[in-house]
Amino acid sequence: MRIDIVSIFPSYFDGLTLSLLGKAQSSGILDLHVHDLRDWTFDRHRTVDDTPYGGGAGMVMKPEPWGLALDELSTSTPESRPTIIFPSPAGEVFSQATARDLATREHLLFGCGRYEGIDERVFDYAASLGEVRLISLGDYVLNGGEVAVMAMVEAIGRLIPGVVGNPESLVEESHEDGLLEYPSYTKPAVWREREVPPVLRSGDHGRVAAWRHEQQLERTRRRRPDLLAD
Ligand code: 6GU
Repeated sequence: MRIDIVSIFPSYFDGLTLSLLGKAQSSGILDLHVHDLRDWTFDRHRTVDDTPYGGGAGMVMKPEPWGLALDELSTSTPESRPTIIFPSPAGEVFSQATARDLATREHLLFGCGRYEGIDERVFDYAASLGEVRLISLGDYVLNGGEVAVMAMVEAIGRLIPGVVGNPESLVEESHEDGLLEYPSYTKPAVWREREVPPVLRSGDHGRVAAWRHEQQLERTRRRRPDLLAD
């Protein structure tokens, strides 16, 4: 998979060279490119924003640098059109299902907005180059799309075959089966007067599986009843 990220703060993404996604890049499974939007500006101050038509607080990202960035990066995979993702608190809410869908794509292009947002015409133009998705992390406001894209790239990247060493570890996690995951314990069996549930030390795999499933249901009922309603 190829991933392009466009941002005015490219160093936010330095962390993506670490750990599993770093390894996926060295092994060639993931082809990640981070770009500075200002590389598509030509004035002395490398301007990416301007005042809003109609007035109001804050600045709006100018369309011209975005147009040039999208033109250049959308043709980096000549055999397929990119899926173009704009992180936005006004978008559809990101979920494990979204991550699974996006993990099947050949080319993802993320455009990180700042200030009050990007000139609306950019989204319409982007739709002429690929499928456009506006995606939110949840119902709260961040200063820009960078942190949201970090989260999305990590959630998507770990679903690409070969990125997570043991694929079995993917299926038993929270949200994969619509439930929260069961609690985990390791040695010692007693720690600060707290005991590991004896069933986990019984060696009875059937009883362990039944207990874990009951724990999943119980936790989900208590912490996330909305998931059971679905
Ligand atoms: Cl994707 N962007 C911004 N700026 N704020 C958010 C968000 C995204 N998701 C939740 N809050």
